[in-house]
Amino acid sequence: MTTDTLTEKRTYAPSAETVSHAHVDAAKYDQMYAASVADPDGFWGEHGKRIDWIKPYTQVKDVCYDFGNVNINWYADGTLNVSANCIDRHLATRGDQTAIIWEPDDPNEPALHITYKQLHSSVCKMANVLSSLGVRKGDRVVIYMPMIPEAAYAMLACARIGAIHSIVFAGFSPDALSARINGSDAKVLITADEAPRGGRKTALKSNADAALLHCKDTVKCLVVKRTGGQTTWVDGRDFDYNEMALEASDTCAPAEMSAEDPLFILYTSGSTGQPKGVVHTTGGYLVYAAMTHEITFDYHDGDVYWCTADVGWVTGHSYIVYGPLANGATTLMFEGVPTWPDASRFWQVCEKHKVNQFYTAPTAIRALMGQGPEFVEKCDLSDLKVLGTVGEPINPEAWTWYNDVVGKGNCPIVDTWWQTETGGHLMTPLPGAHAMKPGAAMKPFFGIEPVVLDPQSGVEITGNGVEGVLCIKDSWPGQMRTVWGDHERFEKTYFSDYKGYYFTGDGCRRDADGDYWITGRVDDVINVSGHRMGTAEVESALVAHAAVAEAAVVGYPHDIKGQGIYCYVTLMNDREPSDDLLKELRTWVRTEIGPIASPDVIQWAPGLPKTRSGKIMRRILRKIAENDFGALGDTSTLADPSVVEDLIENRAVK
Ligand code: 6R9
Repeated sequence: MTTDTLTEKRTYAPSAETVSHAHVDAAKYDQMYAASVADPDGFWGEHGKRIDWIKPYTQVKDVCYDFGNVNINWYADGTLNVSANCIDRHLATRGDQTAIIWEPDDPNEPALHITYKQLHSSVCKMANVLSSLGVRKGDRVVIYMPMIPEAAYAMLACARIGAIHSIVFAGFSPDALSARINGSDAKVLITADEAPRGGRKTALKSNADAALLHCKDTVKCLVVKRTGGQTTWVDGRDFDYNEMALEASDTCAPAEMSAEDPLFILYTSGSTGQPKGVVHTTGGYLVYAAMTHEITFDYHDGDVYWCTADVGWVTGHSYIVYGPLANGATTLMFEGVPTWPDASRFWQVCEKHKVNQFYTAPTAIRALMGQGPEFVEKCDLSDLKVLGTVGEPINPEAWTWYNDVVGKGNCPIVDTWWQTETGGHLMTPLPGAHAMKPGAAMKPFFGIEPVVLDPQSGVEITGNGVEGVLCIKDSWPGQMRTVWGDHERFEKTYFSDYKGYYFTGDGCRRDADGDYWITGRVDDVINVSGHRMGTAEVESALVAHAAVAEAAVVGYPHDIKGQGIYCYVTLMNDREPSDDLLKELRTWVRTEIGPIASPDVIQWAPGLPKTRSGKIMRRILRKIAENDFGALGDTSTLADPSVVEDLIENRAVK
């Protein structure tokens, strides 16, 4: 992957056609942005009205960023129900409109069109089933599901009765699943028999069984039928969703929730320790998800919108389920993968369902770009209006291919920069308001005040043509509120390095025109195919293997994945490197964390470069992994410089 964003000079102004139907044009953006930062209370007080409140709020923003006392509240005295906002309030006007189009993994299986009325009845049934299992307001429910409509029903059912969901991506291993069930002390786990993906099946229920061995025996398991595949059954613990749903009532009164009651927990990787449970609350999150969905994608009534993410990630939460449904949209849920049965699947689905807005990740674009344009060209993509990307910086080649081959030069590309922590988009060009630059996140969304800080001094760097770490000056309604069960960790991670700001963990450049480019993580988090991974997590999985004495993990540039996982492994004295051991370690990490953490490269390291105080010098390991030996920098603080020569000499071939 050539990351030549520094030399990238092209700009693409929005077409007159795009501007003509955009919710927000350049003048309106300027006016709204100025208003949003000048008077956040007034601005968000007004935009909070885009959702329905049971008891309207009288307070808007109540936020303290002082380290030791961080406290974030929006609309705190208002009450609402998120599921009623996503379903019930649309019933009178669009009850028969499709809410969810479900496209199965196998193109020969029929797609489903689920109307708002049907969504209402299914969500109520699921809510009643959960209640009958003893789930009450504030209880946690873990969801470990394929991309099937029941995953969305489960989320909305939790929201309906005030339970807090925590989705675990179906690609995570039983160990990762049990850690998350225990971490939130969940009462119920919702899963399915099997998850079909790319023509293969993952045995989700078997994984759940393995996970539940390490959980309290009071945890109940609700099993949705997807394939009908054989599963083992533990009486008294396992419950058949489909059977229970037949009996359950299809109405369920939505619970009245405070704006600051938690809506969900979503575990995400950080630079240290185990993944942390990011907590989002109901009111501000929904306002922000809905508003960004409508404005970023320039969504209009009647459009068909498709985000290819999985509901296991934040993108699936905000931009498959909550944002679109709060807006009464038609949102497409896809069970499959971009390359099966072949590399035209995305485009066939766009053609089949006349998709208007399409939102995916750079890794998928790069993978498809490599297959050649013919897979795109044979499909009719004339309904596409806006394209989006998310998850990692997009390299200009991939951007250009997306723009030219997929969008035929007619579709603005919204390069949306945001995080699990931010709930929704923080920076992106808006279709009818901004010119685009390939690879740039361009402009802040309303209410977002990005600042570029000097990484060492923490002093704000003003002016244009500057680079540093990216912080956000003030709060916005979609911001995370805490780390589940560990508010101190929340403050330490995001508010301690740069006092008075929210620290994003990303680096960024503000170019000569004042536009923003994300340069990637500045901490020990790597981004593999748009999935966030803490190098510390992979390291702790490796050292848990009996043969491993020490391990250091870094990211390196990977053509398709963006970053690959490069592991330096020091073996115990009595163990010898071998191909078999290499395979074993790879499988080991896959079982400890999940297939997404599979090491791309393992290099045997007789020693790791360390400072005299014993700190591993990751900067050097990153350079070796990148094949950039000329730039090793200062190695004078190394305890034993010969370690580096050995690593360079025996660098693993990629
Ligand atoms: C939504 C999501 C967050 C990290 C973030 C950054 C990277 C996301 C990006 C991007 C450049 C974009 N990232 N979008 N980098 N341009 N458009 O991906 O959340 O999984 O928490 O990852 O992803 O490094 O800090 P999450």
